[in-house]
Amino acid sequence: MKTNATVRIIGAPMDYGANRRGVDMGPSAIRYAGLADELERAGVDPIDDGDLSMPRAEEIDPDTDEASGLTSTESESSGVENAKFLPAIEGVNVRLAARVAETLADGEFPLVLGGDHSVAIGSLHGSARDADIGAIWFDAHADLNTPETSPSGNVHGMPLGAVLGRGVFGDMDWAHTPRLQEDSIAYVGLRSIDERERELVRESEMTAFTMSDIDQRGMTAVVEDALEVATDGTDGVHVSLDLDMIDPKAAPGVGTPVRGGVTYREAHAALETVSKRHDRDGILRSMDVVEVNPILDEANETASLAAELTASAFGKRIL
Ligand code: HAR
Ligand code: MN
Ligand code: MN
Ligand code: MN
Repeated sequence: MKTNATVRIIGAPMDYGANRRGVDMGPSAIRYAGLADELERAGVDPIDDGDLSMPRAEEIDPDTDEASGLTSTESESSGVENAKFLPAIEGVNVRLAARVAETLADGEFPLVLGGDHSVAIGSLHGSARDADIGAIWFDAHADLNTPETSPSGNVHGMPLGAVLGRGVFGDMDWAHTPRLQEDSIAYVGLRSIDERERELVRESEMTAFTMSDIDQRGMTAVVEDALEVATDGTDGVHVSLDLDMIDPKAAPGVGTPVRGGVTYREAHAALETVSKRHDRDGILRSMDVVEVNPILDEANETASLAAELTASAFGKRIL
């Protein structure tokens, strides 16, 4: 981040896309861990927008989906029966996308705090409203399912499927984001991919850096390559940081932990590499930090790591 740039923190405490409650408390936990202070130490000027308002999952009637007014019959006929809470997720993401786009139009940097990874549908859509963007997807998972391929029906496993216009997401066709092209997306940290999803990733034009690539080449080289993918022919980069990229030993507070993840230091190296490229070329455009689950965390350790990594992305250095 160019120093003095204003970072607008937008809380998106949505857990409708995950299979367990708890990630709705992610924004609070990351703030409590000292995000604003960390950002100030990194030389940026944070402004906190607070959280987007939304009903708790228990308040949404699963039969009528009151959040959208759709009846279950309509939901089924629109083909979303294998995408739980889809109308409610759509409702939140429409508002989130607008907030992100307005923030950029005001010359500020949108930093979205999830919430489960389905909030990336809104942050990506907002970021790509007035620009061609690339994306770096830091994650153990590929999140490329559609309602047709998902083994779980959980939309946090589908955000890239939605924004790339794949599959049938009911009425959520708007989520297809033409100013984000597949060949401008790079995954970093993959190690848990569903059987049908594997084919989707292989056949896609996305670039996938798995844990094996990180083992063999080191995190810095991998992220430098990921940045080449995401900056080539684009106006800026969205960084989507799913905390389950990191090994559960260092980041236990996530809904879907997968062993064999990146270490604490590798995670910092990843975000520092983004920051160094940004210092040179001003490439960083928007970011989300998702899947922190304080219920499963140990003494807010994962939320603290989320705050630290965000500061690393914005230029915090050891010396
Ligand atoms: N691939 C699995 C599914 O679709 C689980 C993926 C979701 N987990 C996440 N997203 N935390 O990265 O259900
Ligand atoms: Mn994810
Ligand atoms: Mn994940
Ligand atoms: Mn291209």
